[in-house]
Amino acid sequence: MTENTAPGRHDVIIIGAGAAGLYMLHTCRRMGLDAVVLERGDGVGGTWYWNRYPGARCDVESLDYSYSFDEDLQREWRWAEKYATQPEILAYLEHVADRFDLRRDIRLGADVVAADFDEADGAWRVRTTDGRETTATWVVAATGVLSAPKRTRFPGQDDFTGTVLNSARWPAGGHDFTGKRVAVIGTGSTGIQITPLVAQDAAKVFVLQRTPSFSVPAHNRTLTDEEFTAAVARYPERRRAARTTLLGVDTRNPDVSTFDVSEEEVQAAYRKTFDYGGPMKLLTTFNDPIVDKRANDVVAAFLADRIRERVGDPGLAERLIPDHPVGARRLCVDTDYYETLTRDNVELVDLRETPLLGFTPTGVRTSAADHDVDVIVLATGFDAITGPLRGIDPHGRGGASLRGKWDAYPASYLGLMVAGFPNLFTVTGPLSPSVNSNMFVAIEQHVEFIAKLLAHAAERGHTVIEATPEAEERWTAHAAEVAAGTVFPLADSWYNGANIAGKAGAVLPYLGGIGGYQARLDEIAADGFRGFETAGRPAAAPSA
Ligand code: NA7
Repeated sequence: MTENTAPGRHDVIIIGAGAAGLYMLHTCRRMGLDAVVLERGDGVGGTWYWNRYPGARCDVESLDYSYSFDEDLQREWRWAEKYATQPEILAYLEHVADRFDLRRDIRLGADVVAADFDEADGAWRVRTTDGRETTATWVVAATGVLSAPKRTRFPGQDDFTGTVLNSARWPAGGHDFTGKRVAVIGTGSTGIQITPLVAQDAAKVFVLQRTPSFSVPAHNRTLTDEEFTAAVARYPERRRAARTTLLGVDTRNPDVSTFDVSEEEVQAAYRKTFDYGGPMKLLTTFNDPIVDKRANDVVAAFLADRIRERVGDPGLAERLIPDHPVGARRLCVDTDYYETLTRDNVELVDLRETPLLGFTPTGVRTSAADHDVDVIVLATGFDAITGPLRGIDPHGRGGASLRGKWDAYPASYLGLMVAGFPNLFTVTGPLSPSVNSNMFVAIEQHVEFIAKLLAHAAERGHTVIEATPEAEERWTAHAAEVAAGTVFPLADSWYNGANIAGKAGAVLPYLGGIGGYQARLDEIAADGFRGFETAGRPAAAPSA
């Protein structure tokens, strides 16, 4: 407890012990704040704790997908491969928890179910499933962006006598697929990662595809000592550069249009970034596919040809080629996905041709056939970005519900605060770069900005911070305007809430890029944290 804090009350409650929560806790400690982390899992790691399915890997290179805040940490953690596996990322986050002695302020198994702002007291009361109430002046929702699995119930699901596995709630001990018949539902990033691994052991795999994804090969490989040493030597430079780029990784910001060079040069440039592997370089080969549909058609055609090449069978290839713009749905990264679909024990079931009707006691039923299986894998996605907080449904001023507000529209100021919800910060909340960037950079940006904002209030002896409605409105309109100038609205996706029935349609990540967003944060901070109001206790409504 610090000197401004009443007895029995923390300065800060952090919800979630994933990458964001761990860094927030460390930052609070450095500021002398008394913080407690409430984590529903039985271990730290957040997204990387839960998503233990076979093949789970990050699609951002390991040398970028890590914290930059501690020079020794980044020098000592030796990433094994170009793309880190889930166990390696989890081990890294566990190492961070130990190295900075974070665990003593983390309550595991503490599943937050409610959070209410007490206006008279200027404090949040947060309840967990065990009935405990925890109080703090500030709440930081470090609840993740892909942590609320979509609640999918298929007709007949309860009658299925086999095993149903959800990718986001995978059993800690894994699952042995040897000799089993398996149906994988979902062909987003998760299904594309799971299928090749399951197909190696299973007797038969049915891949149930409703919407095909674009996917590029990872070309994953071991990181050599030489590469690692060279990368570590220039880590500070690499990290600085990442904060100025679109996607928060050390790639250059593209300045050439698809239409500035010859068709041969376009193909050669795409071939080069495709052969390098992964999405980041490919998406920044030219500066226009995300903002110009004609330029997007060029990269879409390029990737369609790669699918044809990889699959061989023209009929199968056509069913795998998406008809949405590249990047408007997540561009996936795979290791042998298309090749796996050509195996004798794998069968693509196109649900657009033969819709999925439900489960039977022994498998899945489409309009054309029953497929008997032992295991059904649900890789059906998430209520992304706003889902985790919609689940908790914090109540702010006047008892207003955040879920109610976001059901109308996911408004936010900078993805950091929501007007009417004082002292509640959202790390990588809606309308911030979040999933459209390297999440570690997005997280560090937010945690560091929140820390500055808390220090700014403390300097004034203030204990209430709130985004003004005007600032929120302007930012929300700006984010929508940026999104409207891109191809993102041209496809239904979890980016724009279309995968969840009844969710407000809005492009949830801010598409102005990490660099542009950082410049905004710096400018707003320099301008006295414009758009944020601070006040003393008891909380006064912002004058806005
Ligand atoms: P995604 O990308 O949302 O993919 C979910 C997949 O599941 C997608 O192919 C969906 O098809 C399919 N799905 C969802 N519900 C159904 C039903 N009811 N019937 C048939 N198919 C269904 O989630 P992921 O977990 O793969 O990836 C999320 C992010 O995590 C990823 O982008 C990375 O950033 C990490 P649909 O598209 O709805 O037709």
